[in-house]
Amino acid sequence: MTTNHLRPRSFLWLALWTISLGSGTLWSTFSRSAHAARPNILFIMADDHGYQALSCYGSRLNRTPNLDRIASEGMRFDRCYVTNSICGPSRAVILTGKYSHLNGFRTNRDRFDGSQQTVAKLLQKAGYQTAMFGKWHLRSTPTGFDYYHILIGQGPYYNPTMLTPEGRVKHTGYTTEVITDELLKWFQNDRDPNKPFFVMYHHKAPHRNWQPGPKYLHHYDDVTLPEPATLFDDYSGRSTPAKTQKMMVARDLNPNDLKLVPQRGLNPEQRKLWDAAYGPKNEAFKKANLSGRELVRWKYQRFAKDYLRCIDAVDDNVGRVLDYLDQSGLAKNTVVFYTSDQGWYLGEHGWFDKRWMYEESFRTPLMVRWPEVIKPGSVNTDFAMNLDFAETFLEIAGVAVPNDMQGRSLVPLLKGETPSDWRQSMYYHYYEYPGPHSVRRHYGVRTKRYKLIHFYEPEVNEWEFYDLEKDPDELHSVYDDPEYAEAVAELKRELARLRKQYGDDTR
Ligand SMILES: [Ca+2]
Repeated sequence: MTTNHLRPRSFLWLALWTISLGSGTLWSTFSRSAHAARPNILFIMADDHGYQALSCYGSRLNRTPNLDRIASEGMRFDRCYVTNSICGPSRAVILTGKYSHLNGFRTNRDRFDGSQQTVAKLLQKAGYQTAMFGKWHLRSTPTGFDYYHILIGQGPYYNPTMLTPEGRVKHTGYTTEVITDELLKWFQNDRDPNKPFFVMYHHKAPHRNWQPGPKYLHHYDDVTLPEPATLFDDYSGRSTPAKTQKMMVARDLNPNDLKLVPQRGLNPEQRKLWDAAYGPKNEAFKKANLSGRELVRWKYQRFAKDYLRCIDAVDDNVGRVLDYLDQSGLAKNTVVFYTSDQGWYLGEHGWFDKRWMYEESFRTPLMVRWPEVIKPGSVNTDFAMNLDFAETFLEIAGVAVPNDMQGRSLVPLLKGETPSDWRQSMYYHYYEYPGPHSVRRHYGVRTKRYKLIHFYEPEVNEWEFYDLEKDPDELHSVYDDPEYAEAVAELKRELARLRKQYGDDTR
């Protein structure tokens, strides 16, 4: 029976094979169309862009019409989280699909081991043209990319020297625009039309010290931004680490952050524009002689406005790229991701910066557009993580996910089909202490309702527990409240299970 069924098909293949041998074109035609069917992947990542500053997430502060397009034409993830909320480590997780203790990049002081398996290498091997633009921040030279044009270290906001496979290139201009120019140049001149592409397009903005571009220096001049409800948090409901950090708007923003001193790295023409923008504002500030809460409020306005001005440039430049995809016809077969390397405190809890497992920095924005696969305007509330990105790229490309990657492809979620065994809890681990902003080392677990955090440095051994339903701002740890004893015990078991699952026995 089986043989009979197969026979006609076998004959057909034999006939095709014979014809293709004869002409030499049939197979190559088939092969080309198979390549064309594989989607391109454009992964856009900003640095320190909190979801609070995206209008598709309901921002009270700014509008991001170009970034919103990705959400309205695709899917917005409302519960996307990172494994280790800081720049370099987040990038290493995304490239490897592995937690920091396995990919070896725990803190910004580490150096990425580029000889290890990465998603870029796997896609390159599978026939993708791979390229990386903008902030790399992993110290070692990129591997797995056919081309790169990257900032050196953090890179400046103005006139960056960038690194390419052919050596260093000195640019004049605003970095957000320079990175985009280089990406568009590559699209126009160097993209191989016979291969799908995997491109990482990473902005430096809106990282500290928030230097706006020439076009954006006067945005928000005429508005007073609403303050976060927790700007004057006194940390009374929490353990020692929240009280001993050094990331307070009130105390830890320096004169350079606040643009009260001349900025480095500007050329004379740029400096002139800056002096015109900040000179009168700084004169008014000096005259006002503010103190106490009024001074904190002024610092909040100054830093938050500069931060938003940097995001305005990111929004405009992502818009340029989306327009190019439309005009070139690439948009219909390109999956576009927008995310940040982590979230951000835009004055919440009186802070700037990130690092904590508290929501503002643990959570990160994620929007994905995939024409004809994602239902436009859809919203996902499952637990997604940056640990899942590599696996997602691979599934989109039709490449098998290696067993040693630790996340899970988001493709089913993008199709609107959440698997019944999708994760119900997430594991987090932050390591950079001692370090900038003095946030203690901690690990923890979050479920839909609760969060358990263990701060574990030798001189600190403290636990926090939050009921996120009753206390979404995480102002009152109820770790010692007998009413929660059972829930705490349950989360401790879950934490132990996850640490075992991910093979994290550090500390
Ligand atoms: Ca960052």
